[in-house]
Amino acid sequence: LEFKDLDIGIMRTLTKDIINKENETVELMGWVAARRDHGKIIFIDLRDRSGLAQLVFVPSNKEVYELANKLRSEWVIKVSGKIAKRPKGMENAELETGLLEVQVENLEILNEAENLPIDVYSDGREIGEDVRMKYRYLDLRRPRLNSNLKNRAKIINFFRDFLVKKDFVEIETPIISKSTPEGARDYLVPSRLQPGKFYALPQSPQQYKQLLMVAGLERYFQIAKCFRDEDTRGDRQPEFTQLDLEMSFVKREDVMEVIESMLIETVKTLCPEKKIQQIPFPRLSYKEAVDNYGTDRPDLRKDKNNPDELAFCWVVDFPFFEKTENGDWTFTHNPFSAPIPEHLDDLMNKKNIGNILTTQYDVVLNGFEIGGGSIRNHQSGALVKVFEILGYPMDKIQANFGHMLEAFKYGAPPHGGIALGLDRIFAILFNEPNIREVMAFPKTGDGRDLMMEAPSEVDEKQLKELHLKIIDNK
Ligand code: AMO
Repeated sequence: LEFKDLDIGIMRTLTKDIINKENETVELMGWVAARRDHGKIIFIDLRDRSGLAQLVFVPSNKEVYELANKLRSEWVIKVSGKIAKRPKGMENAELETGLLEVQVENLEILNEAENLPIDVYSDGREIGEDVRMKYRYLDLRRPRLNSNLKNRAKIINFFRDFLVKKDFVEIETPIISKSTPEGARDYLVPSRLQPGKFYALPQSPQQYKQLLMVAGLERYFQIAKCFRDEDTRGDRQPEFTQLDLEMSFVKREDVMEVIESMLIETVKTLCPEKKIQQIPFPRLSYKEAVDNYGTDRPDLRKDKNNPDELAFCWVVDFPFFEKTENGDWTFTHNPFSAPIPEHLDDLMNKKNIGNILTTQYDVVLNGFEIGGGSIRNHQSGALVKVFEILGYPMDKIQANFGHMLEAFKYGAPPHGGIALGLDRIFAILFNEPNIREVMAFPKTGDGRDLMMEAPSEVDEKQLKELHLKIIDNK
């Protein structure tokens, strides 16, 4: 196989487009999806990114026919031939191109394939997940996963368009940054140039997006990768994607309105088979949710067996603080949130701490928390009070949050925002049981990438450069 001889792509037609090209001669490229031999005739289903087309090889075209005889599943080929109607009775109504076939005149084998370790045409649920993850690049050939990735991209594009039209600016924030207490455990990155110091991967862009408000951007969004060193579950991965946004000069209604209208328009436009149970989304206080449903993310679907039912709701008025096991105060959601305006005095005086409600709003879909946000404390005095209640000494507050406190001194506008957990939303919209099915390269329950074999050991030299020593504590 000589690459210099390949003349890829110049004349290429996609399989889906042959329906407009009856009697024309076209060139197609793709994979051998299936082969059937009927008497002397060889039928191949050719797969490309757009779908399938039937190729026909007849013995009279001897040289090509003999080459076709070698073809096996998943070989990569290039053919040219004439598009013709299939003979009566041979049509396939289930296929977009099912009335037509390609009478192949030339065949080139671009690459052979060994027998695949997993079936890529089944639904895939019958295959052990370890094998699927090890061969994820094959697993993703599966039509179900292939279309999950494409639909994911379509929805993300829709969100982008929607927000850009509303004057939001898409801004990337750093991935190697500073470790700060935000609720979950950080992934740490040792610094080569600053011995003994560490970056952390962001649990969310929370602080950067607030600093962008101080910078006067007013409306920010980002399709943001977030990293949290937590145990993995069906709706939780160590690395996941948020649609993150922040707005200046807003009340919580304004942020909720942007998100609610975006979600409704997305479902109506891209998932018309889905039915939103109630518009506007019902709102419950945390207390109502817990009293009536025993959870702060209630599943409000009337008919839980109907896969096309979408029951969104908002949960608001969460307690700001709760007691830990050892009796200290911790925050329930986000330390950067403001209390509801009626409770600002209590926060400033550190009174009735257990009763202070935060401006936090969570958006829930079919029993899953798909997003959350709040109006923030934009004055450093109030932010300091939160950290004091959390029991941080002043030097720790300065070391961890000094940059925020200082930034808020220079004209920080009132602001608030929200982040949606995109993987969770896609899993629900695509009727998938967990978020791994809607991510290209997810990790296993114990945080491994079985395909890349990560995490892995590193060279002694790399460790040395990073001023690290492994202490074997097995
Ligand atoms: P929060 O921590 O609530 O808020 O995260 C927002 C949303 O992200 C999703 N999510 C996850 N999805 C998959 N795997 C995970 N490990 C995971 N953790 C969270 C959830 C959740 O609702 N900075 C704030 C947002 C803000 O206040 O603006 C934040 O990150 O759907």
